[in-house]
Amino acid sequence: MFQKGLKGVVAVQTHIASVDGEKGELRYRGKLVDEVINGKSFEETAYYLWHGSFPSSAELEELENQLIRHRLLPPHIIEIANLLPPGTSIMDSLRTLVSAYTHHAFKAVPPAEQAVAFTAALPVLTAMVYRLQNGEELVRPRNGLGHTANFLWMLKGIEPAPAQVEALETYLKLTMEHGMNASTFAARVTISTESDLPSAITSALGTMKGPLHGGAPSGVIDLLDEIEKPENISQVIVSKLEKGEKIMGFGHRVYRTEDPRSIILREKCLALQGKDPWLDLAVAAEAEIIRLLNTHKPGRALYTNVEFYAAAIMRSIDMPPELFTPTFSIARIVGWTAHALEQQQDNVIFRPQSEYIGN
Ligand code: COZ
Repeated sequence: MFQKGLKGVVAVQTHIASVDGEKGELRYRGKLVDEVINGKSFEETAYYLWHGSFPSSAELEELENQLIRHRLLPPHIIEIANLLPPGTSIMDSLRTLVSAYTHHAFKAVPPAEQAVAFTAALPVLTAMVYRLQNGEELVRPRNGLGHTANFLWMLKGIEPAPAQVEALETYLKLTMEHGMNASTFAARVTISTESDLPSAITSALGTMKGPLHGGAPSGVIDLLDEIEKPENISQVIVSKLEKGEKIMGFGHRVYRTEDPRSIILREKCLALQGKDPWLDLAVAAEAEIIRLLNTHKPGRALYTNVEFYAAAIMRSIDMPPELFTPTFSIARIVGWTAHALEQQQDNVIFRPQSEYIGN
């Protein structure tokens, strides 16, 4: 029977993660997300999602060697990047460049290593496109830096402060995987036709670009910039709600209580309180927005989602808004590829029905 947006429909059975919207719980491979990521690196968390257990030291070393190998981009990819017209959005550039990873170049790479390869390449592609668009020299990855630190190094050309790496890495680990969100679903549908990983990631990137999915942090920045001061919160929010606009950073298709990821990110931001007026505004605005949403949209169970404090973290590490969705993609590519590999292992092509309701 018809469910608009497949709301509430179980389209996939998976071993990778579970999202309990009522309890507000996210579990990676059965374990609560904060238990998984605490004290673990991006690399260890990614391995855990791909394989269901943490790597031994030898497995971690092999993973790190694969990441290093695949940070070296194929020459034709760099040539295409240089041909992209100025002003091309970074998400458009990533979608274009990933689709140029012609499958024949990857045929020799086993599927599990292809997942690592794209996870390695996406930060390099993002930094390359960003610096090309800004007329800056490209910065090569450094083998001594971890995955998250390397991304900041390649973006800015300066070694990032440990606090910045830690804040960003927490966000990346929290947003690696989230069940059957639109971009992950797009990746699984693409793989289900026995297409290939470059195509599945291209589908996912195109889906992630949408403001209702990956674009929210930029929307949160615009919202808080529009609010500007705590005394403006109510007037700005009520005016949007009365125009039927959605408040970016709030609401979630699954969570009917607080998003566990925003709880963890809020704690990070609270630790920085008083150090950044913008963060202070975000904390003040959140409480008032929740109150106004409950008043104007009673019963919709609208709470802060991960993107609200993600925007605050990005802003606190001087990440420009055009890099928010690409950075989200640098995390979620782990989930996309984990689900693509799982789909390949027990595949049935997705082919739902449609109901003709007259022209
Ligand atoms: N602000 C204001 N109203 C919202 C809202 C928001 N962020 N999210 C949902 N609503 C309202 C809708 O207007 C709708 O109200 P009516 O019943 O009066 O029509 C109701 O809640 C249900 O809306 P919808 O079916 O869209 O809810 P759903 O749970 O499917 O929406 C998403 C989930 C995330 C798309 C949410 O609506 C949204 O757009 N949030 C803003 C974008 C964002 O932060 N995305 C990142 C998600 S991690």
